Amino acid sequence: MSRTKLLQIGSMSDRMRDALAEAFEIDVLSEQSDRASFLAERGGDYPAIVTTAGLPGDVLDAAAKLRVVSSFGVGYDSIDASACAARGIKVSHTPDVLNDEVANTFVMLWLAVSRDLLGSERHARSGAWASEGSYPLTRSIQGRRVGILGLGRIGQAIAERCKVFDAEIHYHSRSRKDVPYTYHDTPAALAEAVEVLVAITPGGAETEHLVDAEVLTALGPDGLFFNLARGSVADEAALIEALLNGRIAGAGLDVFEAEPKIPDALKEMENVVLLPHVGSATHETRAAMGDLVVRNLLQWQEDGTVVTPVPECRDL
Ligand code: 8YV
Repeated sequence: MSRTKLLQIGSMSDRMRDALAEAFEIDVLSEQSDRASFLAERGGDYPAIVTTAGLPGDVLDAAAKLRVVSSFGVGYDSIDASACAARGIKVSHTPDVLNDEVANTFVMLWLAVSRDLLGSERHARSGAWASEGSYPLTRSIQGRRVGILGLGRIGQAIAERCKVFDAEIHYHSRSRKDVPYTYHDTPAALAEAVEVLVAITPGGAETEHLVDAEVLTALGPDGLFFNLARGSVADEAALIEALLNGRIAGAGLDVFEAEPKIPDALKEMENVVLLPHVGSATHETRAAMGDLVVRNLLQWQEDGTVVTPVPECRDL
């Protein structure tokens, strides 16, 4: 069988590359010395794209023969899935396989912020324990009111974990779900009702700045905010302002508006724990995500369908 031409955008693990090499002839976009001429001359040759870094507009514009885009990650806000669907291009992503990992990352951040993991670790390591005495008391995560903004697959996995800590669970989502948690009509009403607010919505225009100054003020001076969704979901300037002025107590952030840049103001704060977008970043989960990217492409090659299409492409 002749191999299908596949254009790779972003980086790919050896495991993914090895699994695709038999069925696909892979060219890597970032290895082309002149991107514009490459796309003009050869961009139209590829029926398939594999991407760990979205689908740039210039690639889509040049991709006359494109039929399938297999994307690494559950979020696909850097792909114009509606434009792809309109052209009959199937887009797949990697839902479910990362739910547990991202939910675990939330627990890690919540404990780190509430129990001041980094400050107390420094206290132990620096010798301050011996010279200055015990570390100040911190706040328990037990029995809190937790608000989940976006009760999708990962949001539900977060809720399951919160139960272990006897949390009272509240949520806001595009639609009310059949779950034993308290629904609120707006993000501000949710924030008002809870002590811990977690953003875990999809990214993109619909959720841009869902967490704004009003929501943060409603969360209140004892409130903690966590973002494991996309940087765009929170108004970062409003978040910095709320943290600086004590309108919320602290935050745990895995995502930022201009990744990989993090505002200096956040880096200087003691009541904030920052992560470099590592919600799903374990060997095990990234391997499972990669395997699903591969399965989508192999199945497409076999019968023209993909295993996990994004919602916009489910009817193609
Ligand atoms: C990855 C993510 O960091 O799945 C997502 O949407 O944000 C993360 O799991 C990202 O996909 C890396 O490309």
